[in-house]
Amino acid sequence: MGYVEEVFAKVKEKNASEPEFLQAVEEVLDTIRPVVEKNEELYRKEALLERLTEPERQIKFRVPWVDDKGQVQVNTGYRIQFNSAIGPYKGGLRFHPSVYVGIVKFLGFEQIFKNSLTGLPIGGGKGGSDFDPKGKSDREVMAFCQSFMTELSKYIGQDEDVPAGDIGVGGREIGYLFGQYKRIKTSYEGVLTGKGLTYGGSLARTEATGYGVLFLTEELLKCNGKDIKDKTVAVSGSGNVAIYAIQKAQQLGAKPVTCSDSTGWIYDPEGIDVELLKEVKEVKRARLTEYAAKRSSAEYHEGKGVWSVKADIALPCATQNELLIDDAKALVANGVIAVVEGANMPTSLDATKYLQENGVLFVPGKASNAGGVATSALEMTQNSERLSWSFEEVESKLKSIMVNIYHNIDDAAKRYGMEGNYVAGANIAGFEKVAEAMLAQGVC
Ligand code: NDP
Ligand code: 2IT
Repeated sequence: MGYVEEVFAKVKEKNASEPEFLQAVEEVLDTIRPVVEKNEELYRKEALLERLTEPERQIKFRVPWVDDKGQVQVNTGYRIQFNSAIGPYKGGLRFHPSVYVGIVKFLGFEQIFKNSLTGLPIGGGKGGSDFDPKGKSDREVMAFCQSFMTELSKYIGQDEDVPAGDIGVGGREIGYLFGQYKRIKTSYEGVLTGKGLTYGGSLARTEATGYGVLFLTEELLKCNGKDIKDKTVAVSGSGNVAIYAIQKAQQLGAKPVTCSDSTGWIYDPEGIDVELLKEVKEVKRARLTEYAAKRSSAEYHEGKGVWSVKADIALPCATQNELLIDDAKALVANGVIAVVEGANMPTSLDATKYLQENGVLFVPGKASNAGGVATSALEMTQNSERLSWSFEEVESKLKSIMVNIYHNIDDAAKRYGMEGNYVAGANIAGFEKVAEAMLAQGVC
């Protein structure tokens, strides 16, 4: 048995009840095989892949809080500090009822390679809770965040581990978390990113993930002899990533016609009205039915369905495993040119393979959604400098980072004879830097 197979068999046995983590590991190990085979003896002796797939530290804690009726509620909190070879742990916090250790581990594992691809000095980590912010009052969200941070504050710091947002964690939650950290530690430091602009946040961090997806998509199409202008775009999700992906797509002359949330989806052939979408989702925190009620060109449908719409470009920006094999078939049948992931692991392994085999340009989230964490690292730099940069400066750095990521993953795929396989390119380019740093630092 080859070293890759040997390690994957062990990882499967050890993490049998964590399918999302196994999916993420399988995709990475499978595609870095040519690099591993070139260095098999050394990597095996150093147990490099065993170390790479075992988090440095996993923290799980109780989060008790009091709801508006005076009832005590109890949630579970997690922080997984996966790999610090190239920098302090960095990665978001997800608040969603589906969160359990397997979700946090898959996200933390992906984050190692994503953060490496940004070219900035950040290691991989992720955290969150099974807390559901939906329908909670601001006071309940604050009570939860304060309790969550009371425990988490023991394990994080600006040079140690720097969390940020993810699903269910936006500006409001980061504010409450930051306030509680400061209170407990008596330290005003850049311990979280995605902060508000009045207390150390970076301009363009809110927009960064979605904008980054589009900067990469623009370069991808350009380098494949195509133009983003006038392309029809199908987007899923209607949160932070989806909203700013839609906005930048419009700025680049494309036409996004869909968005979705966990209950339904919108088809708006005139193009999504991004200001209305922001009002419904960011301000009112309401359902997409409110968008449809205010926009005569929009159709609202219950359930899932954005991938059934005819589009040139598909941007899955909601959650993991939301684009499955039948969706991939529908997209190909409708002539899709490119699928670029805004979410983390939204496309299943078989759907990815189908898209690649049918000539669709496919870019995995760890490359295409890296603009969010990259801009978080720029926020860390600004906090260390005690300075803040203009929107234009941050956006222009973000654009260069995304263009570089595209060329790095494209080159890595070419170096190993897999031109156009951006999944392999992203995993290889991300892995090479982390592997070298781990080997240089000895057994740790
Ligand atoms: P938000 O919470 O802002 O938005 C999430 C969106 O996805 C909402 O529209 C939500 O609908 C929908 N959604 C979430 N879970 C499900 C589900 N199980 N089924 C159907 N729809 C769902 O999160 P973000 O936009 O920040 O994150 C979206 C994706 O992007 C995630 O995969 C995240 O990991 C990834 N990502 C985020 C980055 C960031 O900077 N924020 C950076 C890189 C990646 P509803 O409101 O109804 O739940
Ligand atoms: O998945 C991700 O990259 C994020 N949720 C952003 C992490 C960060 O630290 O900005």
